Amino acid sequence: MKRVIRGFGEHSFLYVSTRRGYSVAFVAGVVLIVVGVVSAQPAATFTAAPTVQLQGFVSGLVNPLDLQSPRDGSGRLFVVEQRGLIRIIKAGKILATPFLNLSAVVESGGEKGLLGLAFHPSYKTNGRFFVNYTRRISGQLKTFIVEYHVSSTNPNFANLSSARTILTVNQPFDNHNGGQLAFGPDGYLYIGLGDGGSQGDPQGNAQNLGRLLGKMLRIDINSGLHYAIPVDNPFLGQTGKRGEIWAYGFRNPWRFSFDVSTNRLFVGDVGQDNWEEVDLARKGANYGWNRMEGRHCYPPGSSCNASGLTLPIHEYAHPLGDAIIGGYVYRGLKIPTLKGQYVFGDFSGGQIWSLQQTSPGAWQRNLLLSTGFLISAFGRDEIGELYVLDYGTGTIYKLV
Ligand SMILES: [Ca+2]
Repeated sequence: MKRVIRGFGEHSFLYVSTRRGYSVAFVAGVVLIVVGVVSAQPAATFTAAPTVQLQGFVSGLVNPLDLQSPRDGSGRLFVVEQRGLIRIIKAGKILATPFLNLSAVVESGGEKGLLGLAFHPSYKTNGRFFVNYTRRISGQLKTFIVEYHVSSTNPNFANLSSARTILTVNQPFDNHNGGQLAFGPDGYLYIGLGDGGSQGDPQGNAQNLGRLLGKMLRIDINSGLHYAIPVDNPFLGQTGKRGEIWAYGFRNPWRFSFDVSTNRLFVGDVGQDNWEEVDLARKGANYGWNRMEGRHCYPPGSSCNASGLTLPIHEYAHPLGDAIIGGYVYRGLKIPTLKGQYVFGDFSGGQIWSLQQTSPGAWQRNLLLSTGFLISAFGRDEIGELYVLDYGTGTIYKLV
């Protein structure tokens, strides 16, 4: 009955005991510990790679999957735990009581669980935030996008009864659920949905504009009963096509982010058996799955028509890694040589790389660190410094 299905977490979130063993001497309570220090790897004849180190930030989390800043000036960071909790990190410590506990409604395990968190751009004044989780109702697994508000009396607690369901999407299989949601510079909420799962996209969801699976959605959560569709969405009003779709042809866009400087949308789309890719997602564009995996026809060895498809800006082959973890363009202050480069990693490979645009259309990949972590996500704080989440040990490190 157990099928071999590839995707983020194929090794599944459960394989933590098999993680390669970098022994990381993290001492709880001591904030400044430099670990896993690996010098930059010279990148052939290209520009030298930035030198990056990791600094222990917090430990003691359970399967962390997302790290977000409310950008409210409080200096707090919020961590999503797969089992359904959002926890607050304040002054280097995890607060004992969760900000929000959805463990009673979330179905967790494998690629399921509480998967993403996004604060409203005006969170500081309106207290609104949004979560993405999987839940099973009457036997049907569904993705839920739900809004909550912070408590009116305590900024470290969410108001559980404020829940407002924005959107639900049926998930035909347990894997490839996407998980990220993020506000764009346009104020709209972007939601990444995987192809629905199994392997090879058997339902053809990613290329079907009548379905939300395998897409990047863009919705307006400030209007409508649940949401409204922005009038400039590419397929709005077209027969048989869903207006919510912003871009399509994704397999499992687990993590994506906007560069705060250029507004470009970087997507790490997890591959099937051979290729992991980074896409720059643009309005109405088709990123190929399941006609192509990366820059290659799918299934392997087949021929395909690539006309009309937008190819990735970068790809790498298995077994260098096997599940890309999208990150962020670095716009912080601590690592000047990394500025403007897109930092990303691989779940099971444990590498942290950067993509550097050397000329229009040309991208150089730099190896920053080989960590041995099970990297589930990157995070960005209010001033733009980056963090990496080790799913296996429940530890978060800061890039310095
Ligand atoms: Ca693609």
